[in-house]
Amino acid sequence: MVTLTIDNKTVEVPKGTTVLEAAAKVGVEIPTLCHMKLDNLEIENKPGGCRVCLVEIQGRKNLAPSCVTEATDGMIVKSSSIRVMNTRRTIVELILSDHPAECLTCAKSGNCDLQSLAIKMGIRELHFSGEKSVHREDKSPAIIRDMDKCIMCRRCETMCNEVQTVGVLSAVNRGFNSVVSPAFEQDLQDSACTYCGQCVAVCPVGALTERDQTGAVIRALSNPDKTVVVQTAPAVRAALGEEFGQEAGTLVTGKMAAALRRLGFDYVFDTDFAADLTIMEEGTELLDRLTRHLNGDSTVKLPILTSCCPAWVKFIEHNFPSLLDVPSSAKSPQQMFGAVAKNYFAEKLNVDRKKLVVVSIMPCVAKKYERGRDEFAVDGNSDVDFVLTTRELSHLIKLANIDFHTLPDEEFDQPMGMSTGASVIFGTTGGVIEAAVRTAYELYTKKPLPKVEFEELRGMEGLRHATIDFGGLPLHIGIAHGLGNARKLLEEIAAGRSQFHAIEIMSCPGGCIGGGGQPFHHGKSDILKKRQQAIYQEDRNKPIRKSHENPFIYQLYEEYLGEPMSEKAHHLLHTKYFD
Ligand code: HC0
Ligand code: SF4
Repeated sequence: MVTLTIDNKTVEVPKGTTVLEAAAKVGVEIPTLCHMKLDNLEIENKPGGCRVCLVEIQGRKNLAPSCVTEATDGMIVKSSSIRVMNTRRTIVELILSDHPAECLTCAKSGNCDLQSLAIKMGIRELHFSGEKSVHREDKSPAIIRDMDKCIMCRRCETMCNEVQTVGVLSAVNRGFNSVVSPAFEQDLQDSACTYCGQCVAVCPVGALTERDQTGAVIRALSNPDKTVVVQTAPAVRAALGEEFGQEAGTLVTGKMAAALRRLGFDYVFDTDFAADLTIMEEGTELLDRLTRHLNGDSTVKLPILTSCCPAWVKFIEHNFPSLLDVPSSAKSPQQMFGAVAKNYFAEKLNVDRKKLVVVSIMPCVAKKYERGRDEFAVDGNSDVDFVLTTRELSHLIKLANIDFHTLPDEEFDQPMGMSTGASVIFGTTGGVIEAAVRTAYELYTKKPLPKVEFEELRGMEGLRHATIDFGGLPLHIGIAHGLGNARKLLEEIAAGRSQFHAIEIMSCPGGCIGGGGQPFHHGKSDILKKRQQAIYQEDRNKPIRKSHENPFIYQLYEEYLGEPMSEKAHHLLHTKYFD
């Protein structure tokens, strides 16, 4: 241990602790732009680049960046001297002098660390002017890279390279030309980017943002020729309230449905219904592969991998093309919803599919890309037309001047708003496979589950495994969230060493509750845990908690699809992967 003094406060910390961390321990918050510590992932970004965290250390001539300076015994630190204050202010002014002054219209306005710092420091004028960096804007289907706003903090690089192991982003060039970019400065859409959006989630400024589609949705809502249907993903209800100042983990399902109705959507439906449908298809596929395997069919691919996360699908397509017959062929719930809406529901309404607009509200940035994949369109008309993130929905509600807090709790419309507790847990890591197990167990053993909740599949560890007793058959299950963790399981499969029968993979740490389109949570694990608890609470609140007991799912198979994995179900609800 070492003992030091920071702003006259004595603190004892383990050897190796930085001055920045030691200061936080005694309540001294030293400002910084580049430093990022995500306690949910135990990673730290500390390039020491922004220099905003400079402090004065007695006996040293130069100011020291506290994020990369180790605390030593007897050190006397000042974080708020006049010298520190003037230098820090100059540094922030220099950063601002090479930053577009677009705060009023920037997508990150109100959530920007640089803006907050400038406000906190009372910066009213800039004393520097001159050369500015100029970069071409990169618009992918899901993410916009506006590198004129990049402050080279390198947080996105750490996220993309160390957590997700996608390795798309790195710093290139020098001086005013330096920028964080895919290789050869290609566009994101020409790279192996998965659109997981985790770089967007950690960007402190407006350099990386989701591609906003609120304008297109407003145009659809104001077009009298269109019938506009909305679906809401499981994880949105557990986080949307945060955008309106509510505690993390506040469930706002009813208010969300009410707000969407006020916004003018003709039908307010739930992606959860399609998650139940996914379980019917994916669960049947799991049992089919399992039975064939047990009967000695050596061609069958096990483990089966869940396939509902589009960033994860893109990851396997780019990185493990030899494994493309391993994931379930079931479409994601978002796309199953779109297919049912544009076929079954459009027929019911007697509306041409081109006049039916399907909007998704997702916690995810990659869903914007998924909706545009060619295989999810008929004659150029996509099954899902627009995707808004949780954050974009909150902007739309605020734009419409809807007082979210005083909204009544309303129900989803029927029939595509009918769902079970199994479907809502899709929103957290472990939930998709738990929902699948609830159904597959009963279909396989033909006995009711002794208990609905599978504690052994829950938690926040990045890699988990459990064995579930399927009436004498031990079913080995793996779970990974975060693409770096997924890579480890995929490497085992590729090497023929995987012992699992089924694996759930979600790209975002925490699963969809930690999606790139959710309210910014700054890697705080307590926020993710509260969202996760809210999801499990919603499951407990539901009268029906197994997908195969959803009455509308029964009706849909009886009336329209036949049975799970039927020809029609295959045509509408299954897909292919491409390398
Ligand atoms: Fe998810 Fe989904 S659970 S990916 O995490 O499967 O985005 O919330 O909507 O599609 O249902 C996200 C969340 C979904 C889909 C569902 C799945
Ligand atoms: Fe990397 Fe994900 Fe960002 Fe793409 S979206 S650059 S994969 S972190």
